[in-house]
Amino acid sequence: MNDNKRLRIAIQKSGRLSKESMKLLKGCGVKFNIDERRLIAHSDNMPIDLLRVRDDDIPGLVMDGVVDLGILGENVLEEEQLERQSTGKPCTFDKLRQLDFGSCRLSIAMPQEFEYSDSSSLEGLRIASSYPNLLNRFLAAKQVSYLDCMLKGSVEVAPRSGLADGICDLVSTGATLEANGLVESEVIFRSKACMIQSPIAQADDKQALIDKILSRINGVIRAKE
Ligand code: PRT
Ligand code: ZN
Repeated sequence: MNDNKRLRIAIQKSGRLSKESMKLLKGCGVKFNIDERRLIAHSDNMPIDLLRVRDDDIPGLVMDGVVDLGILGENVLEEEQLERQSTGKPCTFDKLRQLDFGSCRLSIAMPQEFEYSDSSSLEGLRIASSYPNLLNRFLAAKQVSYLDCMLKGSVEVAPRSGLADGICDLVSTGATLEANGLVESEVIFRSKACMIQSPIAQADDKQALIDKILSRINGVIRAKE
C-alpha cells in the first residue's frame, strides 16, 4: 500500500499535458526525478508522490480517492463525470483551479460538402466520437437524435472511411480537420487543463501542503499574466 502521509498527485505520463504539468509542479518548488519505467516518482524535497498515468484514468483516481490531486483536461473530467453520473458511481471532486495550458475545444465537424445549417442538420446521422456523453448532452438539449460511433482513436478519418457521417473531436489549431476535409460546425465544449482534489477529507498537514501548492500555482500563473 502507498504511504498515506505523502500527498499523491496524478499527472499525464506522456502526452499533450505532461510537460506543462511537470513544469508547473517544478515551478512550485516540487523537486522530483522521473524514471521513465516507473509509475511513481517520489519528490526529493517534499512529501509528494507523482503518479504518471493515462489522462483518462486521472478523474477516476481522484473521484475514488486513490490520489489526492490530479491535473487533467476539463474535457476528460466532464466526460468521466457524466459517465459516472449515468452509472451511479462516485463522481464528486473539488475543482481547485483552471490552469493556463491544454487549451482546446470539443467540436462537431462535418465533411466540406455537407450543408450544415444548425444542429437539426444532424438528425438521424452517425457521429463518431471519443466523447459520447458530452456529445449526447449537447444534442439531447437540442432534441436532435443521432447514431453513435464510439472511437477511441482515428476519429477524424471516420467520415472518409465511411464509418460515420461526421465527428465530434478535440480541436486546437484546426489543421487536423482541414487535412481530413472536415469543417468545424459547432463548438460544444471549451476546455483547459485544471487541477482537482479528491473529496475525501485530508489530515491537517496534508491539507496544509495542498493549500501551499495551490497558492504557489496561483503565484506562478499570476507571474506569467
Ligand atoms: O495516452 P493518453 O490517454 O494519456 O493521452 P491521449 O492521447 O488521450 O491525450 P493527448 O495527450 O492527445 O491529450 C491530452 C489532453 O490535451 C486532452 O484531453 C485535452 O485536454 C488537451 N488537448 C489540447 C488536446 C489538444 N489540444 C488536441 N489538439 N488533445 C488532443 N488534441 C488532438 C485532437 O484529438 C486531434 O486529433 O489534436 C488533434 C487536433 O489538433 P489540431 O491542432 O490539428 O486542431
Ligand atoms: Zn487519453
